[in-house]
Amino acid sequence: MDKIYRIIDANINRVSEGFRVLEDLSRFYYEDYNLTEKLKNIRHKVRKIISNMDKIIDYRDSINDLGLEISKKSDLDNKKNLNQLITSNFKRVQEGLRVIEESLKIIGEYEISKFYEGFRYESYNLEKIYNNKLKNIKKKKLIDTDIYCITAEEYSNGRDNITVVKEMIKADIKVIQYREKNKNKLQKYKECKIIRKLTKEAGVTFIVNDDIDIALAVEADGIHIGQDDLPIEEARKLVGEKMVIGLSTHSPKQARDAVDRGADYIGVGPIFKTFTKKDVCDPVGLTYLQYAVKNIDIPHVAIGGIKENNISSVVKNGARCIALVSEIVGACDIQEKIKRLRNIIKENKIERENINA
Ligand code: TZP
Ligand code: MG
Repeated sequence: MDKIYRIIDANINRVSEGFRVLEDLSRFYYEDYNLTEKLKNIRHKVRKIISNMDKIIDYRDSINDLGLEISKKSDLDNKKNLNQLITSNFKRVQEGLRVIEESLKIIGEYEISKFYEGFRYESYNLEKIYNNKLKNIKKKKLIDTDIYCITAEEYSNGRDNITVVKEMIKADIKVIQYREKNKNKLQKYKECKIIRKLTKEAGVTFIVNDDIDIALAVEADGIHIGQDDLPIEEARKLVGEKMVIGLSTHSPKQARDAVDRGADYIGVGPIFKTFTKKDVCDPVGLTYLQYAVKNIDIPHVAIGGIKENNISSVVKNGARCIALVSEIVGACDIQEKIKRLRNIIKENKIERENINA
């Protein structure tokens, strides 16, 4: 029976070390206060509950542990990325907790074993929280860009959407939204299918406006919906956690609501008067943009009436990502237009950062 104590000792160490790896990644890499606190608490509890069973350490014999020799010969523990590192440490923790739980039962410590069963369940939940965090980081990266492009064939100077998208990709645009109000479902689906292929090959994020079914059918990266579309919660049920959901907002209240209900980013606008969107509300101006920049924790995309001649004010007021529809799709030379817009954004970002420094 004494050797059971050796098993418990080894697994307390295994579990605490696993939690420590997860905790330090959360603390120093992801800088997540809540998650770090939760991991720290459980790590302490795992050690503390057993600490009055002082017999345990007497049975430690690491030098003669045959596991060390087996581990030296194997590269199963070689983790190639953070995802693998996190998954394997959760597995290590869960397996270790199960071993402790079963071992405690064998030596007649049934009540204490129940605590370890509880920790194991807690760790399943923490793994889910951690995974959601990783998914959110991935999703944030998908829309982390300077110019967000949107299609609109009727303003595209006689070009079709596919031609325009190709130009956008050549200009090194990283996010493209398909928005088309004058075509039927089948026409839109066919165009989205082609655009999905083009964007995938180019590593460009592809978002579909309005049509969740088309987004799912072509495996887009995200959908963009408005205030009068399906509620976010329902849209989320349809598209799952992996897909980005963007929501158009026009006021601070709508922005806060979007965050609470799980939007991944918000459209902020219309900043200026626009004729591109038919059922649009009055311009919200730069004040709402300033509010969103300061108070909203998810990415924003400034939109509405933004042109080469007013984009500098949008950047100066804090916009990180800017959507221009007619100004880009209607340009004679789309690539040149994007180049000029990028230069203005860059210059004004530098100015903004100098002022804020
Ligand atoms: N949502 C708010 S304003 C707008 C949309 C889709 C249209 C913006 O188009 P433009 O041509 O950049 O003013
Ligand atoms: Mg809509």
